[in-house]
Amino acid sequence: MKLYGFAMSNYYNMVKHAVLEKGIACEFINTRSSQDPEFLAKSPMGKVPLLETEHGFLTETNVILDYLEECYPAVKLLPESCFARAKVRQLMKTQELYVEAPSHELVGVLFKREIPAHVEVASQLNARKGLAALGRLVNFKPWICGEQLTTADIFVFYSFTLSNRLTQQVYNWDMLKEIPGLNNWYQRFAELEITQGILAENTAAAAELAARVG
Ligand SMILES: N[C@@H](CCC(=O)N[C@@H](CS)C(=O)NCC(=O)O)C(=O)O
Repeated sequence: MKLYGFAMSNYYNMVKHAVLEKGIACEFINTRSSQDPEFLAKSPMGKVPLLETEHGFLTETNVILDYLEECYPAVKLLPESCFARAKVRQLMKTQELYVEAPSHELVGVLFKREIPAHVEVASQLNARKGLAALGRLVNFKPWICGEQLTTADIFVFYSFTLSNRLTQQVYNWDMLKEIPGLNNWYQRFAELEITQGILAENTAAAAELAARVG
């Protein structure tokens, strides 16, 4: 198995974490997203993460996470019951659509691009609404969906590594303080050995980008 992506990519890091958590033999290949026809043949939107399996290529983080769970069930990242699994996916989808997506509108700030005023306003309004929704789903007992560490922990954690960096830079707004227990959970997940390795590479890549952009 080969996983393509780069250390600044929150989505790549989600899949990388799941692969490492499951102990799957996998080669991690530093790759940028691309619109080259050769890359588009493997990743239809030209995005990463891109997973190469013995059967072919897969994209879309939640699809890849489900594939890994079905093919490598020895270490489980989803609960047993169908309903509990659906709750994990509901939480991930809520983060993706209503917290990650509006915050992602600010990504230009990493490249010192001006964020239009209307985007700045709408992004924060929408992210606030999404955070309130997230707050209605989490339980931190001690993980985000209960006693078991699941793909929801992985997804939400790496989503915040980027989105919270963006909102702090643009609004000086720490989203982790918006939901009681969220910051403690974030720190707990950050202490995992696998997370530490991924975060070290992510932080180095962010510093390298900041130095390059000036
Ligand atoms: N919906 C995709 C999002 C992946 C994504 O946006 N990846 C970024 C890197 S973090 C990318 O490849 N961006 C390049 C582009 O949008 O063309 C997923 O779930 O995997």
